[in-house]
Amino acid sequence: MKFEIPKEEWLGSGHLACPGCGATQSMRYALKALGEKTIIVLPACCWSIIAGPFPYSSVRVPLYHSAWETGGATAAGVRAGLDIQGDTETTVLAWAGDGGTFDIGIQALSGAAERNDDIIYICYDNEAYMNTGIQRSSATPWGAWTTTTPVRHFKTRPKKDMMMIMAAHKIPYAATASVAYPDDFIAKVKKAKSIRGTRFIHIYSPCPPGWKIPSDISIQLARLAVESKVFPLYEIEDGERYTLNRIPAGVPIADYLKPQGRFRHLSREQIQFIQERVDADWERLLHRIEHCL
Ligand SMILES: Cc1ncc(C[n+]2csc(CCOP(=O)(O)OP(=O)(O)O)c2C)c(N)n1
Ligand code: SF4
Ligand SMILES: [Mg+2]
Repeated sequence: MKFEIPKEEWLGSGHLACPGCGATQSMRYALKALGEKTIIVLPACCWSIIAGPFPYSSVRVPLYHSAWETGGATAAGVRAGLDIQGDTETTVLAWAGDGGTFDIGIQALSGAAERNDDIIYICYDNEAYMNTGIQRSSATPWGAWTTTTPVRHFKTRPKKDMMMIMAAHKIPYAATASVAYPDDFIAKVKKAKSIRGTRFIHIYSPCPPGWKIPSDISIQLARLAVESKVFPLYEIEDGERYTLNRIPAGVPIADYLKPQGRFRHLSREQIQFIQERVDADWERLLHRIEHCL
């Protein structure tokens, strides 16, 4: 079946992102799926800059800047306000980085998810606090350089499994998506729009300056993340029904790490260690998926 990306553009060309920014392409696809009747709630992150300074805005829908830790709670409040006005058509989209989701925003998000507030929460994950100068987050993967995990003390804790945390809330819909697969990405955001309650989408979002990659390979790298099983594409419904959306080609992890300066210091043994972890995570995911068949 041929998939057509919607032609309407809700992101303007005058945004303030770096070239090759995955977060910007992600917003473009998300808004194509959601359309004009969307209100964005934006906790502090790179997108606070990308959106542009008041009175300018790079998005053609209303956008509310919130405190970094409050994405879930603010979105729930905007939803409640719309409900009082009888507006059931407008989608409330909380749009946060990995720091605003995995770390400081997790309490507000967990509260909204536990109440099953009627919001879509999208986390664009660039695996560090990029807006403030590339500090590590709990989404930063094992082995990565950041300014707070320098080469001689690179990160030695694994990335937090945010999808499992959201599944534990038994929300109606959670999914992973990637800028390298726009058809899958847009289909998932549209599906989320058709469901009521808390919907969570975790987006793999390359950041050229933070990952030390050339700006013209960010989409290629996003594809490698999926094909090497680092970032599988899947959905979880009601916290228990898993669907795998793409079978990865099984690209070696070394091919995924090599183009990224943030992993340049790793030895062959450390790369092998990462490969074993990725394989083990993949087996665990497969087990959950097979359990549902
Ligand atoms: C309570 C609080 N502490 C610190 C900050 C400064 N701050 C703004 S954005 C940000 C990092 C955001 O990281 P992330 O959510 O991953 O988004 P990214 O910048 O990577 O897009 C920080 C530390 C803040 N706004 N509020
Ligand atoms: S620092 Fe990274 S996430 Fe932020 S605007 Fe630049 S490319 Fe995008
Ligand atoms: Mg980030």
